[in-house]
Amino acid sequence: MPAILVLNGPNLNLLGTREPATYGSTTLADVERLCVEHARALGYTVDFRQSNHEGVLVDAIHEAGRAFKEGTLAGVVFNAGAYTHTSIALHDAVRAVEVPVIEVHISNVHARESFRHHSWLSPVAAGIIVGLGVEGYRLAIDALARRAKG
Ligand code: CA2
Repeated sequence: MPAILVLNGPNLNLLGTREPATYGSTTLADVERLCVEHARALGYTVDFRQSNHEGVLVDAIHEAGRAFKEGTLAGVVFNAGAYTHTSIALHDAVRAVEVPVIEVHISNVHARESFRHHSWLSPVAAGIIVGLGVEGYRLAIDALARRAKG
């Protein structure tokens, strides 16, 4: 069964434990379950990861590029957290690989502080889902599955 990589950036390990008004009360473990179950119904496995370290995320994107070329990966669902707004390294990594990356944000970053309005990932993403809560992960998996079917 082909896989989908669901990659989460800094502080998303805190999901559901603080700031419920912004991010809801779902934990990252709940998001993983939701992704695994939804992907399974569509015929995919999920490789679910979280890191607080930019280089680890860059490495994961490179790895995803290789797996996509080999035909074992359909794409990446990527919530890069605050690195979205700062990381040219992640922009370059996504640009360098051919794998489709769907950028996801739980909150509506455009309704928040102006420093969250710019994304280094959006110009290189295959699609963007913003402000729909953790449902955005499910929608991103749908988008990758449809894209893979052609
Ligand atoms: O809305 C999103 O999904 C974000 O990517 C979440 C990031 C934020 O920096 C982005 O601007 C938008 C924050 C990660 C989660 O941080 C938490 C902090 C405290 C409690 C729960 C989560």
